[in-house]
Amino acid sequence: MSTPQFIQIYQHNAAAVAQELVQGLSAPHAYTSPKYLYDALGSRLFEAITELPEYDLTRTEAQLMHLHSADMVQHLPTGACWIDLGAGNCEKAGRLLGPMQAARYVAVDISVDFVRQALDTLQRQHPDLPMVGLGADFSNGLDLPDALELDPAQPRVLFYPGSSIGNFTPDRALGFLQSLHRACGAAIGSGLLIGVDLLKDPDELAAAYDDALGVTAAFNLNLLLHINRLLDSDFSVRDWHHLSLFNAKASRVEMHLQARHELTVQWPGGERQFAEGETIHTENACKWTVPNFEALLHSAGFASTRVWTDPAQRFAVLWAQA
Ligand code: AVI
Repeated sequence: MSTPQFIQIYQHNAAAVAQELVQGLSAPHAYTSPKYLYDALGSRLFEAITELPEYDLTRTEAQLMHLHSADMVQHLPTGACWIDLGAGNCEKAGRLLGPMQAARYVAVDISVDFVRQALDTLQRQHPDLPMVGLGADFSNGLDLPDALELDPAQPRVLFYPGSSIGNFTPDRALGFLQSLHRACGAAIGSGLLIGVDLLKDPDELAAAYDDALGVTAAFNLNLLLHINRLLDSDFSVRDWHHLSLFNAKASRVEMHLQARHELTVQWPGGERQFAEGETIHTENACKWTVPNFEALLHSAGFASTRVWTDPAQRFAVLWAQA
């Protein structure tokens, strides 16, 4: 039986994180990177979001992967190295490794600690499949380290489900997809298997990001507690309220935190005043059409695409061959 190997590349740099946060909070329209939504509690709240009746994105994607797995086997390479971006509990890729006859599995997340337990469990289900947990921050592009000792002759399947690509602006999505295209390497048959949430009725989108139970509100507000720990700031959650809106021009849902009244937030060496109603922009979730997303993949260097969607065209899974 193989045992998973673990490689931690990303090192937390407290000063750089604080500087990035201060820069965003001090901007005329304050903003923060969506990656700060995911501390331990934020990650759990996101998992709860995926079970909400209003948020069917994760369920629709899982159904598509399940329904079309036989067709996917026809299009994706067998004997490939699967590289799972943002692997977390490794469940989504775990369901595909057997049917797709993967030859190696690399689970990438910001910290190997997030994938350690999942990989140990997965290894018991696939005793002979070589597995690696890679702790890397790929939010600014994927750069696979030499330590992975990838075989240049082995095809690679980059796996990026969950429509996380929607959390990039189109410009940054293009740069990110270009880095994924480079990471596919030169072996014939390599490509990207990606899940993308599609543009749909604005009222449905608004509800998906502002659910009746208030889980998404808690997910958004929890960011303030995370920032307090990272920056030693004094945000009070009760001073803020969750706001989500559909920006039709940019084809995206935006999440903001809105000040309930005039207030000042302080951190070591600085402060920011907020007027009543002023916001911090915390996330974009871009919604694509299939033709627009295929065009983006082609601009990023991918040659051909195969698309699987549900009858109502709510979500798309695309295989983009490098
Ligand atoms: C992780 N990401 C794809 C989710 C989304 O739908 O943009 C994050 C999320 N934000 C609010 N609800 C879910």
